[in-house]
Amino acid sequence: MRQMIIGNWKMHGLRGDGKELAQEIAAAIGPALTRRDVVLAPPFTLTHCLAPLLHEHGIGLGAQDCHAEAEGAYTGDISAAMLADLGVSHVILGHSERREHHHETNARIRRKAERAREFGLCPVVCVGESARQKEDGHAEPWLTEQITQSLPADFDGIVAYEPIWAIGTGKAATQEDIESRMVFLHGVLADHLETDDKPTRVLYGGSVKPEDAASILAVPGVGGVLVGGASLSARSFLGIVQAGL
Ligand code: G2H
Repeated sequence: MRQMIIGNWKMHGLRGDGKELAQEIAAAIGPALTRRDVVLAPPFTLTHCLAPLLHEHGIGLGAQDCHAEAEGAYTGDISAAMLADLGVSHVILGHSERREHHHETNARIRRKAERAREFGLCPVVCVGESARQKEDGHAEPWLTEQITQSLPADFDGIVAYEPIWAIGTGKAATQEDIESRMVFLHGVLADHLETDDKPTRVLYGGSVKPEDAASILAVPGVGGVLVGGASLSARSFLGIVQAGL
């Protein structure tokens, strides 16, 4: 299975610097795209202006959220149809920052994943345990609950395993931690999903940097990485995209 590298810009970038960053990445990414899939997920405000450039270079255009309903009186929200209309291919759902700051529940994330598919977008659903849950030995039941409740049984998309304790801390999970979680998550997915003829791509996310990307991407079961901070510099993002190739 081809690995995927997604750059999640979070709430960073105005039109000038966002375009410059995307141009720098697009100009140098060519050869890596024969081996890996790459998606950039800028903030909504940059979607329209980056779409032509990313499409021209074979880079996927991602979004960081969508609404659970197809349309309606939801002031300030963005629907999956609106994203599809702008040429978006992937949408990150249930990131821990949205689960925390926007009180997103598994049930709501599941509805968002269904809307995304309805409008032809590939959902990238994030799951992950907190430091406390890890220490208390509660990570596995928590992850099982997140997977079984956030993903419809006919889910056709991507899962991102992002341990909360590794997000933005500069300290990624160890290869051993990632490997054991991948075995566990693939097992839960195989039990839960009806679509078990096609294995689900599971990404790792949490402080991925160019220097540890090759070792993370070499872990069995890792279908790619979801990159936050390091995707805001062309040099470090390209270092991750090309790691180990
Ligand atoms: C996890 C990740 C991208 P960072 O949130 O989704 O961010 O690489 O900054 O930890």
